[in-house]
Amino acid sequence: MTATPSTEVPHLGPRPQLQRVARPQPRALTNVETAARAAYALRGNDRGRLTVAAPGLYPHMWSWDAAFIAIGLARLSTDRALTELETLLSAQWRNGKIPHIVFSDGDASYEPGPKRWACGEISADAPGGPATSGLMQPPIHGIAVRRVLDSARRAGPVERRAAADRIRALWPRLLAWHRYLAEYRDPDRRGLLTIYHGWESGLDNSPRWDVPYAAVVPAKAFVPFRRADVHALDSVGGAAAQRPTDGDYARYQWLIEELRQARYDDARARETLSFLVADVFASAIFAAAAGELASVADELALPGGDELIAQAERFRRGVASTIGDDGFATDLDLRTGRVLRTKTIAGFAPLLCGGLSESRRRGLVNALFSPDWCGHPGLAVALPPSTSPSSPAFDPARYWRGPQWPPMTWLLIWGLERSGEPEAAAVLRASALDQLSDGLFAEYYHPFTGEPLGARPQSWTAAVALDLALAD
Ligand code: 2M8
Repeated sequence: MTATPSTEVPHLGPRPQLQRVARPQPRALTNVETAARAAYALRGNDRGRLTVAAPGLYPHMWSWDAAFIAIGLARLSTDRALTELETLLSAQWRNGKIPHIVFSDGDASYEPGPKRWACGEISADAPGGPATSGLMQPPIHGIAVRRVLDSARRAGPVERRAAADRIRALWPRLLAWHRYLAEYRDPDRRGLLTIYHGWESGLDNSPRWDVPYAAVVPAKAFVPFRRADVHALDSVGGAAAQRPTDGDYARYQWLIEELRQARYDDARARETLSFLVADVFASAIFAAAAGELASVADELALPGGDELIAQAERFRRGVASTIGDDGFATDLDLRTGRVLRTKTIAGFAPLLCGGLSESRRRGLVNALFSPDWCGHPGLAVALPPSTSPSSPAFDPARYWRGPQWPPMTWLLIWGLERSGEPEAAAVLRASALDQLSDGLFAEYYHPFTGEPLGARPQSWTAAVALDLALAD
């Protein structure tokens, strides 16, 4: 199926108005205090060679969380940051896939657990150990590797040499991961990654996926597993209103069943799954990560640099090809060919991977600070909600359907800094630090009340707090 990408240049306003429009909030902690608390929170979630995503709700390692955690840890210890990446990559599948969950021993509370996935029993590509899930998550790892190497260089020659040696040892796995994505997840070479489940996008129940999920119909005889997630949040209250609905969960679980039936084989999954989507946000992350790894290859004289540059260009073009008349990037339902235009944070994908003309980029930055997004008068802190408050699908408290997510803010800041928008990046960074100065490191925040929501302390929130608070 092909989409008809628009080539229209969106209406471009003047230079973005970057003043912080939300209500001023008293700062609870200074940056140094925020960083100290974040370090303490990460330490509490550290299980030795991996950091659990959050105690209680997520007692294991998640793929893109681990990369964000490495970015934060690099501010404290590049040695420990590299250990995090090494643990994740030690669970890589034989076909190059980095699994979305690496299960830590001794906690059976999370569902779906290793028994449900049964990857080792079902697929010859799964590693002998540790136990993993059978999905992937957005490939932000190359960005983490670049950041760790930069931190090591700042720390001095001994640390840089040690980091370079360990990155060299990881290199074949990093290249295999990128090859897996380029070959198996973009076989038609559109420059867009295919995902098999909303969980692969990391923005699990985002309204981006409402249309494709409507076509996922669990078989009548299917018995869904227990909702461990809602009970894990009992201690902080309000869990049911903050998590995906039972209807969402039945579909998530059924898709895992479909994947098991496809034996986690990419070609079979492509043919048989009832959910198949080209994810523009993950594609932009892939383009950016490929560019970052290419620069590491160059610096450390490692192989594969040209291949990585080609990946970055192909996916940057792929992302650009989805941009609609309004200047936002769009996802594509590969089962129907339908372009998915819901107003979510994923529409800003081109700000992560670059490649926009200055006028298009300026248009997107204007949109980011407009009343539909950070400029909305009701926001407690002027940061992008996961879904625009002007969208009918917006729900301020429910998971990826409205709340603000600090790692997504971090990604936008990172992208803006690199794409010639340092002022916009600085404004977002100041707001992000306001939000994070509560020292709680919640999984997500209510955009209007500023209330912390979901799990806490959530490791990737603490990690991005650490990185932003200690940025030069
Ligand atoms: C959330 O996803 C998991 C499933 O992968 C869940 O809800 O159980 C998402 O926010 C995802 O992006 C994140 O990586 C994970 C752990 O923080 O939690």
